[in-house]
Amino acid sequence: MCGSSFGPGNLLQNPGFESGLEFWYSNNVTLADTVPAEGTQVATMNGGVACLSQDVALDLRPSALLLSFIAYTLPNVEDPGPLFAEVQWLDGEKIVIGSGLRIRMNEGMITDRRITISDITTRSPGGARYARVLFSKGGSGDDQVALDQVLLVPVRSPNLLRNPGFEAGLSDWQAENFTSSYIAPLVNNGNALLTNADIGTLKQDISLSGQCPRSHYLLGFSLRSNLVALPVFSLIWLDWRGEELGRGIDEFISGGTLASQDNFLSYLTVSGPAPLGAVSARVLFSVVAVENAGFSIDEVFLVNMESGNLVKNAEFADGLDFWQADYAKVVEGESAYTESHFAQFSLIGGSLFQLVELPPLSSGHSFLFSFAIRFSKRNDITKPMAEVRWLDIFGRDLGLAASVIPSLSGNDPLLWEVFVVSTGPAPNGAVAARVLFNKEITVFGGNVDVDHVLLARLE
Ligand SMILES: [Ca+2]
Ligand SMILES: [Ca+2]
Ligand SMILES: [Ca+2]
Repeated sequence: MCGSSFGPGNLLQNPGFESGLEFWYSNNVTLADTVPAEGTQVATMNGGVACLSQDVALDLRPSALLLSFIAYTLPNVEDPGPLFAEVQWLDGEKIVIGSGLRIRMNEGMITDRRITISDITTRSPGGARYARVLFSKGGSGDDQVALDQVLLVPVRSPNLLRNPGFEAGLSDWQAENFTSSYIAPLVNNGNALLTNADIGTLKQDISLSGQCPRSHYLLGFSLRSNLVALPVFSLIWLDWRGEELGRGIDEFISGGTLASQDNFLSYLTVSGPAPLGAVSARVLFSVVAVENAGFSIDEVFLVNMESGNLVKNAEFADGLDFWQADYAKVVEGESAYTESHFAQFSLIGGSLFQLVELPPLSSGHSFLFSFAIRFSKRNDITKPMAEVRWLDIFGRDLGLAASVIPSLSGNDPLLWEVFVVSTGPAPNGAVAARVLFNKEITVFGGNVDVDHVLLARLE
């Protein structure tokens, strides 16, 4: 299992609906261009019942898949839903033979604040030849859900956590001051809640037996807080005695970030390699919250990854080190997406890029690309650009690996939006990549902030 295999990138065709509903089967779905999350178009699941699906061919070898998408309502639409997202396994005759993932976003969770949902399927069963991504919506009247930027990509393991969405309360987790809750979860019915306490911890230990030695791990989760809360999230390596060997992930979120978001905010982060002698890993959330704050965690996952984050100084903690900036700067602020710093483009625009070295023998392999971004000018829209390009050993351009052009509406308070995409397979001769962000002038003002840039090899 430790030999890596080639990665196809996103299995879906037309994943951002830029060529309408081509490749998708749909019922009661239309297109909108008023407020796309990315590009020019989004799929709009219209009032009442609606569904949207696409079948993709699978490799013969069983694999787990990462599903990610952006969901939101169009302006002046109240509490649509519920929205179901599902990945079904189909045999060679396209008969459904199992379900790899089924999640439900309840009424009230999908708002005009775009939310990025990511989750992991089980491993596909032996007879599976296709996977079907299926979105279905109930509701009535003129409620509408917009969907954009759908990603379905193979990952190296299923979710290694048990009870990752708190559907069985806090079983399998060790909690201090966290309680189980069935109020306002992001997904399905359960979530973990910290209330009326200033400090809480929530942790789960995972055996690394069966995982390739020195593996990296992708940790994903969603957090919500109504008042100031300071969460720290960690992945701790443990030896056979349960003693700490070091930390693969150790990051914090500033106190004000979640409170101003007014909904769940999702995070994806990749660890460094597990050290020799690590037999288990501990996922740990430690939270300091002000009195009467409600702090929720939902939808946690941990999967094996081929590489760590290839982007250096991805948090901008060391200013512009490793980055080449033209009219872009680093700002220290209470509302960073993670930790204390983020990159900023002012109204005059600018660019920011980093040359990233790929791991050896990366040709044919795909990479996960993710970042958080926001725009500060209310009642205005800007379309910054994020792209990854392949480079050869001489620094020559070998083509586009990934391109994301968000349509960002200015909000008050400022809201982070999270984009998660996959590159296609790296071409022959690709040894590096250029990760670039830029923004054009916005004549009426407004800054674009970027944080937590992630590029990591999937398989
Ligand atoms: Ca789109
Ligand atoms: Ca849940
Ligand atoms: Ca940061």
